[in-house]
Amino acid sequence: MMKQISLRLGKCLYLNNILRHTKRYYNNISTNSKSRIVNDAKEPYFLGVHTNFTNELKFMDKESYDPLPTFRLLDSSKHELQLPIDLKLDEQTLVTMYHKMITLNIMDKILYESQRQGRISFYMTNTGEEATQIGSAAALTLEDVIYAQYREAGVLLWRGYSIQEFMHQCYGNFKDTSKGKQMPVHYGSKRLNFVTISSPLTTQLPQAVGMAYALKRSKKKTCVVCYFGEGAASEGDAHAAFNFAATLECPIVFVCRNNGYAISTPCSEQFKGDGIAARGPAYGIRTIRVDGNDVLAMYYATKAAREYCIKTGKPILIEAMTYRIGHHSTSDDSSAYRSTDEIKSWNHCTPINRYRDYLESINLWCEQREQELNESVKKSILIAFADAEKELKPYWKELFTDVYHTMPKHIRKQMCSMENHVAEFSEHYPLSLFKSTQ
Ligand SMILES: Cc1ncc(C[n+]2csc(CCOP(=O)(O)OP(=O)(O)O)c2C)c(N)n1
Ligand SMILES: [Mg+2]
Repeated sequence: MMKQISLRLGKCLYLNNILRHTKRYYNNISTNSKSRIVNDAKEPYFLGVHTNFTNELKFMDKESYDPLPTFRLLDSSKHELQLPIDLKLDEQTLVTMYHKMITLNIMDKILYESQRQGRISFYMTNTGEEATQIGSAAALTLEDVIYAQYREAGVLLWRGYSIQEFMHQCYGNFKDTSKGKQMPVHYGSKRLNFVTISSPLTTQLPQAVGMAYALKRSKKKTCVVCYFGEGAASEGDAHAAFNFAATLECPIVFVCRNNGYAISTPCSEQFKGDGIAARGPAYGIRTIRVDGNDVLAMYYATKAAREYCIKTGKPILIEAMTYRIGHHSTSDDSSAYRSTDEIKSWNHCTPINRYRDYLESINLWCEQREQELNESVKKSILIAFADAEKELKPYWKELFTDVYHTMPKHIRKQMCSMENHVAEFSEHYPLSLFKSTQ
């Protein structure tokens, strides 16, 4: 069955072309020469680029090629299922995927509201992108190493990060594994091989490629999966990452979430070519564009991508086409730059609705189960939320620890100043809300 899917994916991929040209190049080099002298009888090929000659004076642009197609299994409007005949995902997994999409959606609503009530400082929702996250995460193993941006809470949820852990992190209390040092939604988990999120865009891409190269050298049968937004792809670091991944041949799956916006900048102002996917073949990276609102398409594309990376040690680029239904973050009001009609049009065919229709069509879901799930998830999130809110903040000295392995002199000096300051003015600080020891 995977073979069939690989064949389908193969249609959109261009590696064969590169291999064909490479073969032709080497066939043309004299076999007895160590200095790569090209066979006199034929014209030499340009190094690095394999091309044919033409007397047509023509500049190439976006219209010279068909846009890359979008791989989809679940049809959006008619709810017709266009699944490969031998598609086999066990019922338990199919339902768990839905369960996680709903959990992510409800958690987003609760945490978004809690920021509005001033209970946490910041939040970013994943609304509209549940399928991209859960579908891709379900195709991976815990040994794969994840580098994410910030809008991938569903990936972490799938890997086993508990609701309680999400809540502790967003509250930055002493049970938060980053001890309150990070803004909310900047999760990280060593246990789940999920590298802690960095706020500056695109830092994770070159780092992820470095990790993939290390995995390859260690001969581990795993890969790196690196998530980023289409806006982040405009940073120079994205170029560095793609080029290193291609030339060093690193086992990494790049998952670009193309959700239409980088805060208020729409895609139309972010790039002019055929999206992010068009860049892949240009770097020599196998690429596929996927309907990111179709959880099954995301699952199968990621599964095939992962297998290819591990087998060949080479990178893959997935452009997941989706839509950011929520505001960029709690610091944003998207009504300032997009119409409510636009949001509405995405709101009635959400990835969750589309997947639910599919599950109902194969008798795995019904209205009663929907209600029960919603109630139980909401209840468990509210309990975890209340627990996190009650916990103390970390001991203030944690500000200075765990940054360097050995605390440098200047940091120690600052810590001593703060200690004296807090002792002298303790009545001005709500110290009872903080842990009193490490
Ligand atoms: C280097 C850098 N520049 C700018 C920002 C401010 N910033 C934060 S998120 C964001 C938009 C990113 O958009 P995209 O990558 O498409 O991700 P999305 O928010 O759509 O998921 C910007 C410009 C930043 N964090 N880092
Ligand atoms: Mg975006």
